[in-house]
Amino acid sequence: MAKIETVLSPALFHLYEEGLHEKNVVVIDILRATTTMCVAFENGVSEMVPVSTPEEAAILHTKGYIAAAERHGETVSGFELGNSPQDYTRERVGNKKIAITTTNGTRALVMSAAAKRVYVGSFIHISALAETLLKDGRDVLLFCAGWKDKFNLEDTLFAGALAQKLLAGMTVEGDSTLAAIDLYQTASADLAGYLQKASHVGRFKSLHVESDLDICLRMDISTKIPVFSKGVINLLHHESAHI
Ligand code: 3SL
Repeated sequence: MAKIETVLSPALFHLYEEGLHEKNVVVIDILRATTTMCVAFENGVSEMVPVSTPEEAAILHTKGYIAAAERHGETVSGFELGNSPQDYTRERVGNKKIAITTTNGTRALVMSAAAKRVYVGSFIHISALAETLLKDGRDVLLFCAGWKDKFNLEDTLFAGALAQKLLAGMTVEGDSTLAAIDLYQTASADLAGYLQKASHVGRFKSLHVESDLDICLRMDISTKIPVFSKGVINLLHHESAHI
């Protein structure tokens, strides 16, 4: 039976790298990078390129990409888009290509590149994602992007929610997944209420972007599955119909 493991912070990622090329990785940055990417694909973006620095995004801008850059929760000055899912509307991103850099999420994607397949995780497509991973049947690594190498609640909650669904056909390997499931079960009746104590929700409050929280916690409003492969995020059926 395939196994589910959970990396609670990028600082721990090296402990899980053995056999990575045979595993599926789900990169999780619920607030907000991976949710925003899923919203962008739901709204018709044609491709997204996650890059490490604003400078790289700016270079891709000269090649026809919309450049998006976030640091410390704020849009980097001079960039057309930041990292709020509310900005990735069909009008702004439909049929466009976007180069994006964020504090933690794009870094975790780039770190995962050696995996068999890298999925972009979010509550907005959690059931479709779980179904795809179960059908694929390979071991899964749930990779929480955290905040600057530190643990965070929201990514761990999502790892627990997804792991709980994957238990339909997989087994848990390691205590981090068990802890994530327990956390999700504690919080599931009121995720937004539970997350009021999360450090990143505190940052949202000081940046006046609290309304992003509800969007990032919406469940199953999309069935589109973005995957990161060869430097580009695309929808799964674009990359390969074979899983
Ligand atoms: O860390 C990241 O990649 C971002 O998602 C952080 S923020 O939500 O844009 O502040």
